[in-house]
Amino acid sequence: MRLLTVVLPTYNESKNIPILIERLTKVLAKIDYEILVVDDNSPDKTYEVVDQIGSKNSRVRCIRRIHERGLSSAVMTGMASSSAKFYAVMDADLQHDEAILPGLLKAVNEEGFDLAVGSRAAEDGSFGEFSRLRRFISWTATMLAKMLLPVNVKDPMSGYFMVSREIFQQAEEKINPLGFKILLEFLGRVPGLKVKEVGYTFRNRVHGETKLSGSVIRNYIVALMDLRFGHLVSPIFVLYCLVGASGIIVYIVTVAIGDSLGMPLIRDVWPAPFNALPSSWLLGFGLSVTNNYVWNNYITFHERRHKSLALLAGFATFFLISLIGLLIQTSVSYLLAATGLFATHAGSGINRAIGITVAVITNYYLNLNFTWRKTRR
Ligand SMILES: Nc1nc2c(ncn2[C@@H]2O[C@H](COP(=O)(O)OP(=O)(O)O)[C@@H](O)[C@H]2O)c(=O)[nH]1
Ligand SMILES: [Mg+2]
Repeated sequence: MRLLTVVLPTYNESKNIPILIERLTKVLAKIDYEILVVDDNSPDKTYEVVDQIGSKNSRVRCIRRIHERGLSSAVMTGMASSSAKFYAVMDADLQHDEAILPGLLKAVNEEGFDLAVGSRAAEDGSFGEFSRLRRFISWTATMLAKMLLPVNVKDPMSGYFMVSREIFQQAEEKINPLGFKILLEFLGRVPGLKVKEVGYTFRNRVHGETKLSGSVIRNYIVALMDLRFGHLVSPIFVLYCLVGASGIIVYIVTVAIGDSLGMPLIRDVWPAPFNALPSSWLLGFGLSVTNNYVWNNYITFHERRHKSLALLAGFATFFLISLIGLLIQTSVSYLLAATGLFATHAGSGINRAIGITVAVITNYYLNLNFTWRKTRR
């Protein structure tokens, strides 16, 4: 059985990968290793560069994935297709210092640790010339991870680590492959891991560019919520509720401003009994629905978001469903009031709260199945 497989996920790293393979060849010279690149069909044809090297060097192998995309799932694919005793995971962009690989191996192979992390925050480690913004994002993400998960690791956001095949097999079925931070998945899903951190200095990227983006941050938060609360409630539903709460604030503020400006009732325009409604309510409803649509489209249902013209059709559906929700909410509150179960007034706190809860849940499923219906790609 081979001792070590170095899994290198790549997306547009054609310039970096030959340099990294050369460096790894030097550092690992005394070890029985294999280099396994998992490339997601990079437009810059990273896979061709690797195949070229592999044709002369039997330690180098490439998996080219056509129908899948994503960092964590690429790492899982790499691990699953090798039967080495240990797996190393590192970025292919030369930001991770290969010099500590023997130290990581020693930790899991000789010192009895389950997992070894290349750490920027441990002794001898440093974030190098991380920009202020990246430092802030990384700091926030680390704080969130520490708050939500029982991890006692100084650099849980690291993408550089080594783990045994045994631990991988324990984690394999539990891991959410949609995330960007695969180390967190290991730390969060396998309880009681013995972890060692080995410091290194993070280097700047020279070739290619980072894939960190708004959607990566969104996916990170979803993955973290899934790790912590996934067994109780879907993170997507939580985001949906948070967006709904922001809509309530938009509504309240709009109505307050509208009323203070003396916006009139909608007399003459609408038939009774609606003509007694203040027009600020209507404006508040419209703005809060718009607010909710935009946030839900870009954050909650990010993977299924509408673009360009489809945005309008999506909005129309969402608006209609919001009206249905309003109807459900008021009907439930009135029905409850009629039964007199909790209170005899529809506007009382408890009747209202139940009405809202029922409407939120039915609307969530309606939106999931209509506004943001899963389409085949
Ligand atoms: N296979 C695969 N690799 C990816 C994907 N996204 C990023 N990578 C690789 O993962 C590593 C880390 O990505 P990078 O963009 O440098 O993230 P950063 O270090 O946080 O800026 C690099 O080797 C990337 O080429 C992906 O969707 N699929
Ligand atoms: Mg990088």
